[in-house]
Amino acid sequence: MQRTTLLLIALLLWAGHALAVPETVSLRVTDVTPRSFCLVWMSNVTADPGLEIYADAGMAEDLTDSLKIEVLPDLGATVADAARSKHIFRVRVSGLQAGLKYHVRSLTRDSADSTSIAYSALQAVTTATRVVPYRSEVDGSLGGLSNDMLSFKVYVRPAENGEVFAGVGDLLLLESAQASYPVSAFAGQGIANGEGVLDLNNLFDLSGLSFDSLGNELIGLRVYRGDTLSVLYHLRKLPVDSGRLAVAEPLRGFNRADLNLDGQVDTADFNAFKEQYRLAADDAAFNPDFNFVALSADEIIAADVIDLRDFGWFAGQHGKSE
Ligand SMILES: [Ca+2]
Repeated sequence: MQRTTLLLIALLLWAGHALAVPETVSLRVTDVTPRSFCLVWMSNVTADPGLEIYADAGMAEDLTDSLKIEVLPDLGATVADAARSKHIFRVRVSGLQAGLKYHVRSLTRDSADSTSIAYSALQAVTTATRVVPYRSEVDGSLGGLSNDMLSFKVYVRPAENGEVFAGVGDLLLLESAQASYPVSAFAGQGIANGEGVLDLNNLFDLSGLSFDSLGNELIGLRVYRGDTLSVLYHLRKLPVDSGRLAVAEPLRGFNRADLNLDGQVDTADFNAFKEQYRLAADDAAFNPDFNFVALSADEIIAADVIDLRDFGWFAGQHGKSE
């Protein structure tokens, strides 16, 4: 190879290295209340996260220094360490005004190189209007608006079993078409490792008032898994509210093959199944919802693959309806 060619290749590699900034993956605005909200995202490197918040889309009026900014707020040391090691970030800003539009971007500073900083695109956020602590019951009386808490088990790949942070520090997002923004929670916080607890009382409806869950609303659960930068998506329904501030689990369809929870097993479900076909238990995108026929009754093992066995079971359910 010519010396100039080698030199050009060397220059190219050097430029590529010098220009590399941390990635900003799956950035979302979450946990929006009348006074605060969070930004959540993942990166590919160990980093110090932050955010900048502006009153206007032109970024002329910087509000950042006048507001309270907290990195990984409300977490025990283990969960915070786990989230950091998985490069999963949650930054909260509080001291905001209700029902007001703000503009925000995330900041990801490479811990190994403080000059390497990535900014996300600017996001517009409107804070919730008002917390509604009471609701009128069916019988006309006034009751307390206390939705249940929702617990969800995150998928731990067989290869992760035994790792110090297995099932800890993964981030859960719960979203609904009836809520303006998702709520989030870290696995292992306030509950056993491998599970996350979401507080439905922090959901606000599309008009900016507290979300009042009646049960059976369709929800999406996203699990940020760090390391692989993958996000697992689980469609579920909310259980009927117990009115006792219980910790409940989200519901699947009438039949596990009803992947989109519309009450029938049909082509739409097959199309969802197809996306997962041939994924193995340790693949980043493997979603246990699709592993209909598990090799072990107790847990998913490395040899589990979404394959012909699962398809055979699914095909047997095709055409069934609620
Ligand atoms: Ca279906």
